[in-house]
Amino acid sequence: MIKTRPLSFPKKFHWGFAAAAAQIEGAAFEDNKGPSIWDVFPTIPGKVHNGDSPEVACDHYHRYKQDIALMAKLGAKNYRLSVSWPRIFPSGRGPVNPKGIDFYNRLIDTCLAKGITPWVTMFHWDLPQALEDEFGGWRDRRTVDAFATYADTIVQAFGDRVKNWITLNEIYCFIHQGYADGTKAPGHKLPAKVVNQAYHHALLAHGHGVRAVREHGGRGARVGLTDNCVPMIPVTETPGDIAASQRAFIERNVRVLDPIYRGGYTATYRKIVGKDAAKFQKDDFKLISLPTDFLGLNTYTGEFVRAGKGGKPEILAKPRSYPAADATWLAHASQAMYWCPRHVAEIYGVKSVVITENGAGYDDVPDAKGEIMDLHRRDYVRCCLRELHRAIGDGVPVDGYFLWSFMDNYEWQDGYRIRFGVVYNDYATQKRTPKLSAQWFSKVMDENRIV
Ligand code: PNW
Repeated sequence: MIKTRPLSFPKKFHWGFAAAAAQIEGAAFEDNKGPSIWDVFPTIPGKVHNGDSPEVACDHYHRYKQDIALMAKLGAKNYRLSVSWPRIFPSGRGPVNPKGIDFYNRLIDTCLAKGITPWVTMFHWDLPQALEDEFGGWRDRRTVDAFATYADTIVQAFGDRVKNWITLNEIYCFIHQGYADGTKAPGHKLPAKVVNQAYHHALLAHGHGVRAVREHGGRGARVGLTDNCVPMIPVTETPGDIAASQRAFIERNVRVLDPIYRGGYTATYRKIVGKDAAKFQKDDFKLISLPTDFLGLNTYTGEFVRAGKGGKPEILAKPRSYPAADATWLAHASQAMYWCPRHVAEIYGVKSVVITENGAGYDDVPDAKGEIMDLHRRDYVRCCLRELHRAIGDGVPVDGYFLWSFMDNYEWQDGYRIRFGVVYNDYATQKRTPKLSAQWFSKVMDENRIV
């Protein structure tokens, strides 16, 4: 007899959706919110597709009640949201904006009333423009001081109800792409030494986020970083290629994971970064390497590695027709979802991994009946979940999965062209329509298994 074995997840597995303030809220200049670097970046010609700005986005600032209601209807028990720093401190520091605090109080209370646990990211890229203007943003240590105050403020304000905190979202993206290749705000192309110093400041901010939660988070508060370390997938699952993939993983992600999990700039860091290494002060690594409760991974794609001469890792180029999403960086390498959690557990001893983002971006178009048959997104996410299930089965400690994203939103330099939502957003009317993938994912969450 042929029988389907259920691909079930552990009992207390956390399923949910993820989003970020600047990508959905809109109301960019309302209720005293200060401008963020992402309000300014689209005004620089050629930086953002179509010059799209996050000024209105999904107008979630005004529609949060219906959005959270829809999220609850789809069965989500967890929601990863972010707080907009310039809504709380319009100039990055100085006086607090009470209207900003009010908004997140309303949002958090709405989530809780609907049985949804909020997971709050302190910083998801929307740096107050004032800090860029005054200090040069993350290039300057004074931005770290401002972040420390901001972190203290929001943990004190929301910590009675928020028990799951994420310090920063993807240091690589907002530092490397913001200051080295210039593809994201603030859009600079600076020398490696400056960039590595900016990395160091981001690491310090992470440390302050952890410290703030420990000092003010109250009982049961948990905190972690969300990283998008580059997953390294062994071409064959044999000891040689696996070892090569581990080595490649350490080397590629050395700027973030070594200081946090190995307590300093290791020999590997110094070898790779060389004379451009960041300057640090005596106690910096005490803060940076404070123990955390979980590591958030944003896993979308990965690199394939094989062992070359003497076991040396060789990262393989992907052929032109390797399958990918419309977001062209997103090659469909679902095995990343097995290997990335496994590598961080095996290499750095991470005891709890939470997938804080996974998904795929396409240019969805409603059909004649108004339905959105996003079989491509559903299939890719399903493949990723199978790999995650396999990882858990092999003993990798994975405790949650957040789908990026709840609804279509402002996709940074790709503007509104690329859609990552499982709920379609018609930007002209702000009408939300669940896609096929939303209905499917709703069942996954409900049955706690891959359906
Ligand atoms: C993440 N990569 O960014 C961000 O956290 C989200 O805000 C964003 O909307 C989402 O993924 C989709 O892009 C990434 O090149 C950007 O590997 C680029 C990469 C990974 C994540």
